[in-house]
Amino acid sequence: MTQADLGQSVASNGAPACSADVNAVGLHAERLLNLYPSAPAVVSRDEGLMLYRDMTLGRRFEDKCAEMYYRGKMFGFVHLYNGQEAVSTGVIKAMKMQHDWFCSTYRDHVHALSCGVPAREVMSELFGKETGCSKGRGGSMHLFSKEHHLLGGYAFIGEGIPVALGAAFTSRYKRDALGDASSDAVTAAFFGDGTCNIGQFYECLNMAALWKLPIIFVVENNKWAIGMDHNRATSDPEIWRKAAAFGMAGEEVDGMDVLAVRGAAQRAIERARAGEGPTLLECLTYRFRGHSLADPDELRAEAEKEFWAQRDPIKRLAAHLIEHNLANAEELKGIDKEIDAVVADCVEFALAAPEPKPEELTRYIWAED
Ligand SMILES: Cc1ncc(C[n+]2csc(CCOP(=O)(O)OP(=O)(O)O)c2C)c(N)n1
Ligand SMILES: [Mg+2]
Repeated sequence: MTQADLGQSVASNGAPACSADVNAVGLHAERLLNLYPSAPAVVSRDEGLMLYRDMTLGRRFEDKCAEMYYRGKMFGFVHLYNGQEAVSTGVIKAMKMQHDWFCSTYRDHVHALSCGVPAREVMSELFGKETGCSKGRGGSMHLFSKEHHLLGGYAFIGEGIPVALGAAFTSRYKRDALGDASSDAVTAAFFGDGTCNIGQFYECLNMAALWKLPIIFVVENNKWAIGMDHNRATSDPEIWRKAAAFGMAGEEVDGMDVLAVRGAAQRAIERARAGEGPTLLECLTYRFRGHSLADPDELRAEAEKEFWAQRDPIKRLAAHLIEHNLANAEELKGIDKEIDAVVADCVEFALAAPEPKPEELTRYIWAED
């Protein structure tokens, strides 16, 4: 498999070139093309394959979700993450599993998988089964796992940011006030561009900077908030610049390049663990599907979709691994096959799993001993 096979050519900065007219695809695309990685991405074979595996799991799991949704196996709104995988994988896989903390939104399936929540538990939750990570009571928008330090998916936008802030405060409080020197956990809060226009975002940035909390505010700027173009909705479309108003570190990164995201995340994690406080990390990305599976996605221009499709983060990593002789096409196909087996297994498991018992409908509203 070569880059040509992958439908990509390469620009002078190593990023895939694009045949689409940038004027036709707008500012969001233009910002991405003007971005240069601050340091060349270096990845080992093992790390590269681990990242490839995680992104592939996210993509294929969600393709299966779409199929299951249209076959009537899921209820309510289901928001897919196709196209944004480099953000979840790039940030979460740079963090310490079952030590650091993660907080998501309603677009949460792939974050949960990257955190290590088993595919069986995620698919079961989407089917409303007792074996789901939220015992079937949450569904698509409310994935939660204490074991994997996933603090939840949240249907209200911005709702998770203060929760993440609380986790970051806990980490700092344990170390500074309770004298636990081992308490150096960092929290990653994921949310979208549209969410950066609401109050909780600003209040939390203020507190995080004031108390130098170990938190990374990860903005997944996919240009759209349902049908609202980011550039029409915010005073300064460059969200990362808002960090300066709070005296905190801010960085923008190509959110279609998992290695660039990983590098930026590593810098932010290092600052946070060293007690230097929060980072506002803006990842320029794009969702390949509609806002939710109920959205026919008729609003966005074809040229825009085409521009971003050419920057598919999974194909891009595959091309990088092959080009640097870290893997060959056969190996990557082998991983794809393994992932397909995991996805098939989780569907089978979830279909056969029991529903919650009607008499236990209100169970888990309150904590149990
Ligand atoms: C408090 C609140 N207001 C409004 C909504 C309705 N709503 C659902 S998704 C959404 C857009 C969010 O866009 P963005 O933050 O960019 O996230 P994306 O869907 O692009 O991942 C809005 C306004 C909501 N869920 N919560
Ligand atoms: Mg958005």
